[in-house]
Amino acid sequence: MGTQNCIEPPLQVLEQALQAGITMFQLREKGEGALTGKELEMFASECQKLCKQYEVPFIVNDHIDLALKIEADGVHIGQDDMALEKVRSKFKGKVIGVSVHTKEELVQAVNQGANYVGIGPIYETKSKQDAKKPAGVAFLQQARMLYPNLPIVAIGGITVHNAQPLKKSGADGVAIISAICQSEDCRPVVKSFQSIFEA
Ligand code: 3NM
Repeated sequence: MGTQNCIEPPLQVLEQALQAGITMFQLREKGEGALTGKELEMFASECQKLCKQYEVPFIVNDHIDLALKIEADGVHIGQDDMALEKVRSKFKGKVIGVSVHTKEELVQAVNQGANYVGIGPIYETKSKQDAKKPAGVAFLQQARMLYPNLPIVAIGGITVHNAQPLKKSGADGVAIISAICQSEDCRPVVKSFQSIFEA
């Protein structure tokens, strides 16, 4: 999430999500009204502090220099960002996640040592301005068949009502913005996702 996604105070949302049991947090500060510069760094540090308290990895989307500066646990990059090999040279031993949308992108990410891949958008999403067309579960299933042990996270328009098929299709987990950030109290939402994936 980013501050721009939240209807409640962002640090409150993050803390409640951590209390409820999220297993990873990715700071994705993007789009209209997004924090920048010193403000972003201060917010990132607050998020990082909370994640440390709950022993949950703290990942930064896109802002590679910021991730390096505050010693985040890793970064998440898209296809238009810095090449994975170059990012790896800066983040040895840390988590690098990559968004992939095609088999070619997937194979390349794996060959270059991505620690996990994000596959989406599975469903229609309002949270990403340049999102591709919803892809459903077909590519997710294909990715799982190709790489039985690769950590795969499904993303895009996922709610507690449509997450079940994703587990069946091979996702290890789900990456969520709206369903968590647009709820008044995200704790029951996080718990519901958890019960789907732990079942
Ligand atoms: N990446 P929500 S879809 C950040 O397809 C992001 O790579 C996507 O937000 C991709 O849970 C997406 O509100 C938005 O749909 C996810």
